Amino acid sequence: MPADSTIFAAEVKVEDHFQSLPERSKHEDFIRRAVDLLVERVVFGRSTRTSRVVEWAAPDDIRKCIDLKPREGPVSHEQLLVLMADVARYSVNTAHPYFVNQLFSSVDPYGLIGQWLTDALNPSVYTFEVAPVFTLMEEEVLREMRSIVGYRDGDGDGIFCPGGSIANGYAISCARYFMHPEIKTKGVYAVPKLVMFTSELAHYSTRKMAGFMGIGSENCINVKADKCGKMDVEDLEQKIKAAVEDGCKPFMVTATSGTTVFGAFDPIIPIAEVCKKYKVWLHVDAAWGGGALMSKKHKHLLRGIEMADSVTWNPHKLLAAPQQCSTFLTKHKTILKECHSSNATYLFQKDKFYDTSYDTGDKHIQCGRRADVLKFWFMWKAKGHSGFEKHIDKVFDNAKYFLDHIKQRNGFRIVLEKPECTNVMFWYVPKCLRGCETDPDYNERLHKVAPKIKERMIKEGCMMVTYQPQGELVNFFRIVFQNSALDHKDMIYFADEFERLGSEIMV
Ligand code: ABU
Repeated sequence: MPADSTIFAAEVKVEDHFQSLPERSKHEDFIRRAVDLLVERVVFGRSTRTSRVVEWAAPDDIRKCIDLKPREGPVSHEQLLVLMADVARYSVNTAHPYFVNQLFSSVDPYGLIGQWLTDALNPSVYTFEVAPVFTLMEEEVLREMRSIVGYRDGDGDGIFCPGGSIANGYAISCARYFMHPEIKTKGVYAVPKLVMFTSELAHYSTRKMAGFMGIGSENCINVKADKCGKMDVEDLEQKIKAAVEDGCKPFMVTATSGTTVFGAFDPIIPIAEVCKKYKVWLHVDAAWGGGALMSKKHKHLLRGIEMADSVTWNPHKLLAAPQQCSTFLTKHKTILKECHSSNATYLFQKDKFYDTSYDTGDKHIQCGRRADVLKFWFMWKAKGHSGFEKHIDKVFDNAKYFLDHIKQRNGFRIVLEKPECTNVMFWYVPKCLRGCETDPDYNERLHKVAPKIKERMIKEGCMMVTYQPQGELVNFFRIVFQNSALDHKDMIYFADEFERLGSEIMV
């Protein structure tokens, strides 16, 4: 029998089996109704510009509106559909064009279907026998990403991680092992006092992971950032020298391509030179800014990234893949396996009938693992590299348009004149504070404005934009663009809304 007929016969058998299940029609009816609800009410119904970004409810109100407690007995399918609708209703609509609060947003139709296909297949990517297609898909996608980073022929290794923080943790783990392989078996007791360096404006994960991994958060030394938010390379070198004089062993620098608040890109080339001089591992956290590598116009922001020993790059951020889609890439081909493998004989049997080098799960610290690659691969297939490039160029253009627009409007004060990424930072100054810039309590009063505007915007559900203080700077807004469905009219909408919500505020 030809191979095709064999496959067909097997499919018929499976189909017969399902037809005979008494539960089939009940479950099929439920799944079809649930999917209809998802498509109509969640994916499309809530993402129009006239719908709300969020239907604000306090914790007690949510508890009253949704029966959150797991119960002894089952509820009906009708009730389950009501529960689905309620969960959606009180959840933030991150697919909404006016959700510009975080470093992720929007819903990509191909990414969503890729995500649903992943969930329907329910794989765990540790061995080829359990996840054959995903194992190969990860290999291809990660190689392509390494090639875009600039590693020669895409060589090296990489993994999908549960978020950028964990990817940054993998960097610490690999860097430490690279310098002191004995760390794997003997632990921190066997090595000198290790110190690492990152910018004071870096994502908190590097410091947090230093604590988590027994290095100690105090041994993650802050390097000063300049007035544009970029790492000060002279300060880096001085701090490395001082650490050596103190008897510590510098082993790693984490530079950032796209800082969380300012979207700044650290100067990789001079940082790489310092790393080479002191023989320390260079990691680039490009979780946010990595997407710019897809654009001929914007990839210069990450110039020199190919000099890094490792890179974090999250497609769920600038490239708008669904959560979560985060990668750790390294030019060192074998380090992930050497550093993390544990060779469990019940999973990674070496005497299997196929080439067990495809059993890649032991490179990870996770065992069970979702196939986060599929949604990204599916998007890439649907759009091509050129589609991602257009997307990136559009979101950068929107950010520039918004910045130029608010520079000309009353009430907006810019925090950073020339932001590099799609983050735009500003204070909205209500009428009561205009002209009071020299008053001694001006900053104290300005600090109170953003929380008041935020409360109004959330309660109305008209948009979601985050705010924060940063060092000496009192609360300011940070709006971020990574949804290429937005256009210049939307930029004006945001500015109008700040004016409507904030101009009459009294502080
Ligand atoms: N990596 C998470 C960043 C959170 C934010 O949007 O500020």
